[in-house]
Amino acid sequence: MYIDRLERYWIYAVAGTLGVFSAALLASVFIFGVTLPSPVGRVDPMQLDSTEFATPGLRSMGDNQYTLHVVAKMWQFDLGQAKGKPAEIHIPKGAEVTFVVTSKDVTHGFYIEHHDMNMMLLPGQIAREKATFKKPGTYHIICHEYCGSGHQNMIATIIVDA
Ligand SMILES: [Cu+2]
Repeated sequence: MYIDRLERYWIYAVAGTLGVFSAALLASVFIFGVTLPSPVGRVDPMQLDSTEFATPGLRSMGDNQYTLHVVAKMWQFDLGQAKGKPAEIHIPKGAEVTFVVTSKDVTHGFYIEHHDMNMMLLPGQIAREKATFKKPGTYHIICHEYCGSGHQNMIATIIVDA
């Protein structure tokens, strides 16, 4: 079979590119351990009252370590705040917070300003991630997955005290 010289070069170039990409993919999985995020647990979104999400809020877990359970629902984050009060928590400077979050209804987002925190919240799945707040200030938790007509108001606040 005759293959033109230029065409042959292109075949080599494409095969070489695929080879490099495949090697990078295999190296990232088997050498660097990169995996897709997976849910850390499952929960029935209709039965949250009988789970660890029955009483959302901040719990002290020891030396400046906290767990914050959050339930996302149209269109607010429930951090355990009293009815009619803003979704807001105070933590001391340097606090390490483990966020344990789920959604009660539709897909929501969980993004924290100025932090490496970006989770997708799917009803029925638990998302868990840690963040340390070294600088005092106000940090917003923002829903960045469009979730309906009140989406733009879906925001909560973490205040790191000095
Ligand atoms: Cu939302």
